[in-house]
Amino acid sequence: MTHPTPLTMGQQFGRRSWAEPWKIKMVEPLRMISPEERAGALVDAGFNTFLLRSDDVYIDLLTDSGTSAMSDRQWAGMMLGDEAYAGSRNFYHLEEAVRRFYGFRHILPTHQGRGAEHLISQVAIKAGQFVPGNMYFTTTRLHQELAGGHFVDVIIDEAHDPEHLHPFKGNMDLGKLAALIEREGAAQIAYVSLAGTVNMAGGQPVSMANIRAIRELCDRHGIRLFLDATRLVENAFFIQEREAGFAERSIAEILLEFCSYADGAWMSAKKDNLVNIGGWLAVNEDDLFEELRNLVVVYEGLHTYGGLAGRDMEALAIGIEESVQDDHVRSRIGQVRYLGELLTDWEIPIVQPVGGHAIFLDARRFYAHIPQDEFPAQTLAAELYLDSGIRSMERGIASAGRDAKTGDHNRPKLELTRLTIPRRVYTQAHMDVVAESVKAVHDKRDATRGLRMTYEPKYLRFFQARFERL
Ligand code: P71
Repeated sequence: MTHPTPLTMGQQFGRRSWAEPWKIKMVEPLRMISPEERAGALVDAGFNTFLLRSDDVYIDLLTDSGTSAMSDRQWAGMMLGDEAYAGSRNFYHLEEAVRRFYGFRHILPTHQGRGAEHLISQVAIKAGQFVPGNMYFTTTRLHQELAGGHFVDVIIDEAHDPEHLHPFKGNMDLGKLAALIEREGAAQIAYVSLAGTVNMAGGQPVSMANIRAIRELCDRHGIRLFLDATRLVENAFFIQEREAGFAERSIAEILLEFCSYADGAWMSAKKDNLVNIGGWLAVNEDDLFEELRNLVVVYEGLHTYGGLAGRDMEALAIGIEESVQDDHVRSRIGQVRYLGELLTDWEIPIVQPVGGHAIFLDARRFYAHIPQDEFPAQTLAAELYLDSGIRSMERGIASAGRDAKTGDHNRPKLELTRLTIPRRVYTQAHMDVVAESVKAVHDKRDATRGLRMTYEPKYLRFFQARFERL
């Protein structure tokens, strides 16, 4: 049987090539500032990479969110914006694209992912209910808690071990989920919240077998299953690569089957879907949709634009179709792996296996001498910036916030610094620069000291917290 989409030239001959299925038509200059200027900029930013000006950043690996390059087709689509307040033509294109590639019946646009998380949490969670999920995500959990829910992590234990080579480290532990349902009763479970390629675990996938089993368990208890579809296309790639029976099926087919087991999904379209802004919420049930469609006008906008311009919705509709092409996903994840292989060869501690959207440096092992309360992952992000102007993101104790009851820090097992690769933006040479900088910072790790937090905001503290060197 032939492969669903043509392989790259290198792959046709059994070589290791993941070359991009596009060439570059427009470029944006990068800016480089001196080491002294970087040192000043870092102090001004309180050692928090979120507070740097992007003009002071050389290679920006803060996030893959909204940072992708759009295609010529998407830019052409931007010129076809129908900026009507109601019933924009572009909304119907978006609706059609989500239905075709994700398979859900009812679609609402939102300004971005957290807009959709807010709506679904407010409508589907009753105060005091539990929301089991495969590892927390910052905004997802916050919206669940603001709606009165209690998030419960039911991901498999292997996900918390950065060295474990489980092929589907994003899987839910059915035993943990069943035990929660048993203990609290099905009526106390708002819904099951399942994310594709789990961000905080290192971009780790969920298997098709796992979602099928979760669906069965939910059916037995009459519980809804909703997906965080943010990086579900990348999840489909891993199923194609690793799960028996899927090697000959296209990413689009796998995506559609995966979604068929869910009752709905929320989406930050700024990732997989290749746009700079946008999100959507999709559900199958009519009654639920009616409530959501009513609430969207309060917080986002009319249900045919939900906070987006017509042109944004057109770019998104086109981006959805481009995002599920096998050659695109293969080269996107190929680039992430290229960086991962360089770092692995140089014995830099990273989360294994390498996930879909980023390399996660294991700051706990990187800075074994810095205690977690002195923010090793935040320290590593600061050191990388000082070395070469590369911007990364802390995903450790600062991101995890505080326990709502005790007020103490949440202390996650994973203390990571994320090098997140935007889609279709940087080249292999940029990846080499990044790898060399990580190595330079690693070489002088023993002389590096940790940080103290000097300002702590109440919500999602990592965004605006400030630090100083100990
Ligand atoms: C990422 C982001 C953006 C972000 C969000 C919070 C802190 C730092 C950076 C956003 C996600 C996501 C998942 C799995 C929902 C959202 C929210 N990720 N689910 O990784 O990864 O979407 O940003 O469009 O509101 O840098 P939104």
